[in-house]
Amino acid sequence: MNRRVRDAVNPASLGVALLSALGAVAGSLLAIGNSPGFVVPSAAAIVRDTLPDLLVAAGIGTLRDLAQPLLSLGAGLLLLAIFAAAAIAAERAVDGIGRRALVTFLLVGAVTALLTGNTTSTLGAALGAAVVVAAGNATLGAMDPTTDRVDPPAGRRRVLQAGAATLGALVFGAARARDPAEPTEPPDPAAASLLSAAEDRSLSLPGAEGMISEEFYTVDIATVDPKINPADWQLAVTGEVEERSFTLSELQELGGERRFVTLRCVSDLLNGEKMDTALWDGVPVEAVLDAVGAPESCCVTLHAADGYFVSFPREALDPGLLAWGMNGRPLPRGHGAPLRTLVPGHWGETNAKWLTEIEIRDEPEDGYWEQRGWEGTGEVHTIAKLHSTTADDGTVRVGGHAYAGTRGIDRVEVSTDGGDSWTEASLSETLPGPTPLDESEPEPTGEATDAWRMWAHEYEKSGEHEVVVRAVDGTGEVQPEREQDGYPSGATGWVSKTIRP
Ligand SMILES: Nc1nc2c(c(=O)[nH]1)N[C@H]1C(S)=C(S)[C@@H](COP(=O)(O)O)O[C@H]1N2
Ligand SMILES: [Mo]
Repeated sequence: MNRRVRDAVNPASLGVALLSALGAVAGSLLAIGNSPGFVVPSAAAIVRDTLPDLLVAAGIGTLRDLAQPLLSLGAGLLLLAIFAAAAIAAERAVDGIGRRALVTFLLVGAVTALLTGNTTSTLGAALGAAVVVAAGNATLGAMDPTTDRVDPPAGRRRVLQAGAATLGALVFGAARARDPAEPTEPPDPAAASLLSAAEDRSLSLPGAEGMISEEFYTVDIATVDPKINPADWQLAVTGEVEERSFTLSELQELGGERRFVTLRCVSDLLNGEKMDTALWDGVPVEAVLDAVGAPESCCVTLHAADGYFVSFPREALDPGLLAWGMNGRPLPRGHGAPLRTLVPGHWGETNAKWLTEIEIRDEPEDGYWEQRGWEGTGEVHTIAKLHSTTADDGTVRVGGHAYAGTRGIDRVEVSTDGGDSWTEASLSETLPGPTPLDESEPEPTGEATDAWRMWAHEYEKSGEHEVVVRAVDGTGEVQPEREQDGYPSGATGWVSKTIRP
C-alpha cells in the first residue's frame, strides 16, 4: 500500500481504532464480568490512588455520591484513548489483517496486564480489540492499491464491519456484567422472629424507615465491589501474635451471635441518610482473638480485599463482631461478603468489609482515610434526625431516628419555637439484645447496645414555625449544638426544619 495512505490518520482508521478500544473494554468485561479485574475499575483505582490524597478527600467531600461514577467515567475515557492509540499504532506499523490484529492484541494486552494484573481480563481485552481490528481491515484487499487515498466506500465499510464486531462484544459483555441477583431465600426463621420483633417496635413515620433499614447505605473505595468465592477466602490474624488463618467454616465453628447494630458514616450529612440498622450474624471478635491467644496490644489494623485498611485502638475492636450474615441471609457482596467487621459505637469506616486480615500492632498508624485527612476512627457523635413531617388539620407530627453508639439514647427533645422551649419526644423501645446463633427460639439477653431508636412528637400548631431536635445520650450528655461539617471528624449541630402546616 502507498505509504501516504498508511501515514494519514484518516476518519476510517480513527473510527476503527475507537471501536477496537470499545471492543477491548467489552472484551475485558466479557471475560471477567463487573469485578475488580475488569479494566475500567482497575484503571479507576490507579487514577484514584495516584491523585493527591487531599484531592481525593476534597473530591469525595464536594462530589459526594457522584465522585465514584465520575472517576469511573474519567478512567474509562482515558482507557479508550490509550487503546485507540494502540490500534492506530498497529495500523501505522504493519500491513495486513493478521499482523495488524496481532500487534493490536499485543499492545492492548500489555496495557491491560499492567493495569489489572489479571490474565483472563487481559486475554479478553486483547482479543476484543484484535477481533474488531481484524473486522475493520477485512475489506482492505478491496481497496484500489493504485490510488493514494482511502476509498470512501471502503472506509465506510471498514467502520461498519468494525462496528458490527464491537457491537457483538458490547452486547455479550453487558450481558456478562449483569450480576445474578443476590439470593432471596426466606431469612433464617430465628432471625425472622427477631426482625418481626424489631418491626413491632418501629414507629410508623411516613418518609422514615422503620427500625430495620430496607435500603442499607453503602460507602466504600471500591469502584466495583470485590467478588470473593468464600471457598478461596481466609481470614489471617497477623502481627504481634502467633500468626494463623481461618476458613469461614472454622470461624463459624467458634460460635455465633446475632446482633442488631447501627452504622453511620463519618461523611454523613447532619440530617443525611448514611445511617442504617440491620441484624447481623457472626462470631464475636474475642472468640477469634482468644483462639490465637492474641496478647494485649494498643492497636489493630484491618485489611480488606479492595485494598482498604483502617487502624484503631484494639479495645474498640475486642467487643466487635465478624459478620457473615445480614437480616437472616448471607452477607450481600455490597456489604462485604464473605466477612465484615462490626465495631460497636465507632464510625462506619472502622467496619471493614471484605475483611482479609486482622493485624495486631504495637504502634498506631494511619488508615486509608486518615492518610487523606479524615478523623473517622473514633466514637460516633450523638444525632437525632428529622426525616418525617406530617401535618393534618393543625396537628403536626415530626419524627426520625436517634443514635449515640454504645452510649445509647436517653431521650430526644423537640422544640417547635426555634429552640426557645423544649419537650420530650416519645421514643421507640430499644431493640432486643444479642442471641446465640444456634437457637431456634431466640431469647435475647437484655437490649441492643449499639442500635438507634425512633422518636416522634405530635403537637398542634397552625402558623409557620421552626422545629429543632436534639438527642441526649445515655450518659446525660446533650447532642453538641456547635455546627460543624462532616469533614474531617463528623457533622455536628442540631437538625432544624421550617414547617408550614
Ligand atoms: N473494605 C472496605 N471496607 C469498608 C469501606 C471500604 O471502602 N472498604 N468503607 C467503610 C466506610 S467509610 C463505611 S461508612 C462503611 C459502610 O458500610 P456499608 O457499606 O455496609 O454501609 O464501610 C466501611 N468499610
Ligand atoms: Mo464511612
